[in-house]
Amino acid sequence: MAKYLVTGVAGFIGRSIAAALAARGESVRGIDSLITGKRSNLVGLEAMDFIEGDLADVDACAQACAGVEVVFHEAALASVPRSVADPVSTNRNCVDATLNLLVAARAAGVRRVVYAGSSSAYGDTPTLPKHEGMLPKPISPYAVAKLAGEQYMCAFARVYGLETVTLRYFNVFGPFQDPSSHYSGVLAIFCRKMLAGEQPTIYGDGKQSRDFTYIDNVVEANLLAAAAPAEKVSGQVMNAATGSRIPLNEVFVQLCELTGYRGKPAYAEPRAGDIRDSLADIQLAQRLIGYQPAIDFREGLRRTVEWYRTGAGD
Ligand code: UD2
Repeated sequence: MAKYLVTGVAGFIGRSIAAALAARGESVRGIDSLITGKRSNLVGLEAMDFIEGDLADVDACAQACAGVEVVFHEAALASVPRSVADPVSTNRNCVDATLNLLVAARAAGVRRVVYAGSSSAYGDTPTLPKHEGMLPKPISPYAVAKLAGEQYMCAFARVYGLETVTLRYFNVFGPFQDPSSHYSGVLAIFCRKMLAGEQPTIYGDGKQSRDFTYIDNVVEANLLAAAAPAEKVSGQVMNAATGSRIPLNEVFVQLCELTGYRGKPAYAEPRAGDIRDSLADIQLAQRLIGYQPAIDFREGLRRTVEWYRTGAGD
C-alpha cells in the first residue's frame, strides 16, 4: 500500500516530487489524466503504482486515495492564457478536481494534503514582495481556479480537521517541463527554441519580471511541508519561491550566453491576464517549515539548459 499519493504525477512538478520520494525509499502512488502530463515523464518511476485517471471522476479519486497517508496535489490545467481561452476546462481540472480529491481524501482517512497553489492568486497589485497577508486579487480564470483550490484546502482543515498545507509556487521551471505547447512555461519554450536556433517571442516589452523558482527548491518545500508539525502548518498558505526576481529581457540575455543563441527576440502584444511583476516574500515558509531555496536562478537555468540540450524534452 502506498504511503504517498502524487496527483499530476506525469507533469514536471509531480514527477519531480515522486522521484524525490522514491529516492528516499518511500512507497508512492501517482495519478494523472495525461491531458497535459506525459507518459515519458514517468521514466525512472516504474516502481510507482500508476493510475491513469481524471480527478473529475470521483471513483478515480477514491481509488487513488485508498490507504494513503499524505497527498501531494499537483494536478491542474496550468497556464493563464489557456484559462482565458477556455475557463470552463480550467475550472473543471482545477476546482472540481480539487474538491473531489479533498472529499475522497477525507473519506479514505488521509492525514495531510499538500497543495500546489499559485502566485497568480496575488494578481497585479503593485506591492512587492507579495506576502501571504495580502488580500488575493486574481485577474485571470486560472488564478481564480487555483485560489479556489487553496480556499477549499483551508476550509477542509477548519471544518473537517484534514491537515492541509498550501504552497504558493512562483513560476517553477526545470527539467521535464513540457516545452512543446503554446501554453508551456516561458523558460521551457525559450530553452527549446534558442537551443534550436529559433527566435523566441516576448509578449509585451520584456520588462515584466518573475520570481522564477528552480524545481529542486519546490520539491524541498513539499517534503518539508509534508513533515512539519500539524499545529504549525495545518490550514496555512505560504509562498514557495526564491525571493528575487528577474525581468524577461534579462532572462533572454542569460539564455543567449547559456545556449549560444545569437539573434534578437521578437516582441508581440502583451497577453490578456498577464501580471507585470511577481516577487515573493519567503519568510513565512522559512519560519513555518524551515524552507530555504538552495538553487538560485542562474544555477537552475544552467541545469535546465543542459537538460534540454540532451534532447530529453523533445
Ligand atoms: C503563472 C503564475 C505561475 C504559475 C503559472 C502556471 C504568475 C505571476 N505566475 O505564470 O506561478 O502558476 O502561471 O501556468 O501569475 N511569455 C513570453 N513568451 C512566451 C511565453 C510567455 O513572453 O513564449 C511571457 C508571458 O507573457 C509572461 C511571462 O513570460 O509575462 C511568464 O509566462 P508563463 O506563461 O511562463 O508564466 P505566468 O507568469 O503566466
